[in-house]
Amino acid sequence: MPRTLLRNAILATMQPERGPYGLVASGAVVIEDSSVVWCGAGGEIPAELGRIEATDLGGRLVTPALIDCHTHLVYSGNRAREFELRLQGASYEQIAREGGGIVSTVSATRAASERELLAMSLPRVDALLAEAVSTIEIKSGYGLTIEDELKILRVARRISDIRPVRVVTSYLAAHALPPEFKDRADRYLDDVVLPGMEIGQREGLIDAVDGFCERIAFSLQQIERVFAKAKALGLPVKLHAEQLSNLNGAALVARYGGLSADHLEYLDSDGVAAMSAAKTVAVLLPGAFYTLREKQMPPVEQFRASGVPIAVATDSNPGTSPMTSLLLAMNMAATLFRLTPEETLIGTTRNAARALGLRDTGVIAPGYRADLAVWDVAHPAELSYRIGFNPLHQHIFAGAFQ
Ligand code: DI6
Ligand code: FE
Repeated sequence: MPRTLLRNAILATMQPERGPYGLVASGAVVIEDSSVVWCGAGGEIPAELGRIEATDLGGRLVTPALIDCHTHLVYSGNRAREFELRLQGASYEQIAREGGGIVSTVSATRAASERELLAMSLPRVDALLAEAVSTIEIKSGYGLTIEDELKILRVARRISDIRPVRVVTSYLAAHALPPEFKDRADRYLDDVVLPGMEIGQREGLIDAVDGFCERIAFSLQQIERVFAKAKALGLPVKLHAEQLSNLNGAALVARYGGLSADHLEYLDSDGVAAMSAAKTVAVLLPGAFYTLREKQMPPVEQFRASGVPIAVATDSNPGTSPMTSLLLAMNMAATLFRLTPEETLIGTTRNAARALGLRDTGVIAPGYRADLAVWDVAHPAELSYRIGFNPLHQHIFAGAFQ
């Protein structure tokens, strides 16, 4: 088995039992094949593992490669015009009600072929890869017909064939009501969302099921129908919940033992308690908060007090978060939501893995995948401190230098 020894590095292992960031000051990592087999202080490398040529990392910082656990990055077109309208005073909800917003991206995405969609999505993927993002969650939700939803998921799967990245898919047909089903949301569930889920699952295209629970999208009762179907198919659930108002979506996710509830600006203390009891991950999306100039903060202090794990993601999408930098999301989470730099890094590594139900990544430890980032910085707080600067030195994906 090919073996690699990395030495002379500061390790942010993110192992909770090793203290802040799981730091190891003068550390080394041994990789065999695509996995970490040993990590710790450089002076303690077991003799039988250390007898190979080492790569000297020059005292740089090594972290787990980053994980973007909430994106909508497969879509066509853009919404720069809507951006202009919003700057002239129109609200996101107004634009959505007038047929703009999500629905305009749907028209463009339906019109695109699989090849075109892939070509348009790759630059966004590559922007994330340049920051050593090793795992990306990608949602459907801009097709809103069975065929177009599956097309998006096939493109998402294809991305992991042609780039060094792991893709986790979410089926988000319950994202918006397409115009052809106006005032017939339950009919849309019957004709598209539920049967599409069954086909997508059969074709191996769906890792989890998502929804948008909001006045401008789907009600709690409708989301519950989606979740019941997911449960019957053995698929985990997650939800866009409490982004613009409080409809008790997070508590529904908790009731279904779901992976995560995402956004959560309007979550109340009952919702926090439900998430805490179910160990649902709170995925915070500061890019959408920033773009919509939200004033209502997610209840970060309550998450901390009740032990709700916090993750951070880009929400990369053309409407509310046209962002393709996870480092920037970390900076925004710190500055806008008052997360500590350590919480932002936990949120894009260990807790992001958890939000995706992955147990083999997000931490540097024996048995975990060797998805690592080598940064030209001296301390992990520098990763969320800078704005729009990428200090990546080297990306290691599944044990291979990229
Ligand atoms: N919440 C969001 O912030 C995005 N989707 C969602 O459910 C917005 C999607 C868009 O505006 O295109
Ligand atoms: Fe989203």
